[in-house]
Amino acid sequence: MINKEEFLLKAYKLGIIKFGDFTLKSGIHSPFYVDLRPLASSPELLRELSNHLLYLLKDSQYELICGVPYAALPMATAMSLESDVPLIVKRKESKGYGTKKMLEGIFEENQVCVLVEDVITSGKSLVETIEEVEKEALKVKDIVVVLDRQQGGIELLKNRGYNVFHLFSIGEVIDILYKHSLLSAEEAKKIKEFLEGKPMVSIQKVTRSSYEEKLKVQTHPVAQKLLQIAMQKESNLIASLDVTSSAELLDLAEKTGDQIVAVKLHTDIISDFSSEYVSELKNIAKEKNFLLFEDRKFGDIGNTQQLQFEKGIYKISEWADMITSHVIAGAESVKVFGETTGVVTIAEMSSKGTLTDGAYKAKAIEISEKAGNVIGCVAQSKLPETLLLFTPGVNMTSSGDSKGQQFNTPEKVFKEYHTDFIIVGRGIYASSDPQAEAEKYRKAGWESYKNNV
Ligand code: 5IU
Repeated sequence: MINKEEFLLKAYKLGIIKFGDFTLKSGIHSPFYVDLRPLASSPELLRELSNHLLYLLKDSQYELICGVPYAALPMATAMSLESDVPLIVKRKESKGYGTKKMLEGIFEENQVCVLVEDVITSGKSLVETIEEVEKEALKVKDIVVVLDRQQGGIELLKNRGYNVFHLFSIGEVIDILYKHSLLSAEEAKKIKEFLEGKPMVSIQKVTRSSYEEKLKVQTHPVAQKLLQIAMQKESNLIASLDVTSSAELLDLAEKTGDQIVAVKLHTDIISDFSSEYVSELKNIAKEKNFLLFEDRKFGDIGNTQQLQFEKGIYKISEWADMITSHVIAGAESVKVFGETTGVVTIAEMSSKGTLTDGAYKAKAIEISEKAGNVIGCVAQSKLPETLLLFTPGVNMTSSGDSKGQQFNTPEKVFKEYHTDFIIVGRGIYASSDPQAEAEKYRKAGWESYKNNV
């Protein structure tokens, strides 16, 4: 392997960096322009480069290599050939037919994938690629880049917890070229000044968006209402009142109403359901300012779901602010709930052995993002920021039950999943003092949110 400096000098001859006055995509003028694509025209240099990049990763453990399209694809391929580590290929856009996969290749859930990028500027395209790769349930820990333009990208990714290795920084490149008289002192100075004077691309959020920020991007009135209540009450708690008599439910709604943003219901378990019960519940919801969230988990073809939603004895469409629905029947089936009820789709379940694996979750997210009436998903891991995340399976004193439920603490779900709303059932209604317990969960949920925002 030739050393870094020699490599750079040879690569320079291919025209990978040019000096002058260039207008970048962003509209700003830059005294240099970098394009590493010509490296693929030299098999010798591409191989050298891949060995340098592999060397940077010598202490890393990974099972797959993935290049950020398109410039890094040949680099990632060369690394794969040199290291015998399998390659996966990320598409720039989904095929729109067939499997609509964004990642091509053979891989399994939880495999660790290293990402390869040619030039890092703000880090935005890497963040997008990381999201795609993580959506497929792969793990990303290490990222290797050839050139850092020193504009905040590395900091952004490090802040998000990734290790970023880079072969060169632009400053280093300038020094080497100057040393070999490929740049005049004046040019080198001009570029250095440009690098120093240029405002860093602002370092993006380390963690998650706040409710205030989410309110600005959420367009569905129910999502907006939910976020407003959360901010007013300093609560992200949804009480799942899974009791079987209307009196018990109304009593719990009254007792926990001040602490919560919504009551989650399974109306079909109420043995004495009546329209009076519904109007009493609506009154409490109005008085205490919380939403009614029917956890019906629709899971049929559109026509049947519509009947279940509007007809029968429950007439859910008449009183529920929000409902849950599976997306198992495809995108069309979700449309039947109309525009005014907030739909929360089931992307991932909390129970042991659930069939909602990474691939299922990715498809559920895709449907949810495209549907105008879906405000978020139920899931046990991160979602794209455009969807609100609802996480059940939260309990501060138990780790599960004998029927497959698996519990996490509020702290964990806010920190690791960036959840927006926790859903707590038995933790509240099965306690001897539901009101005090709801306050404990409200406080724990709010503090965990605050710590991660
Ligand atoms: N619920 C889950 N897990 C899921 C989904 C829904 O627990 O994946 I989708 C519901 C079931 C119950 C409530 O109504 O959330 C959780 O109640 P407990 O906190 O009592 O387990």
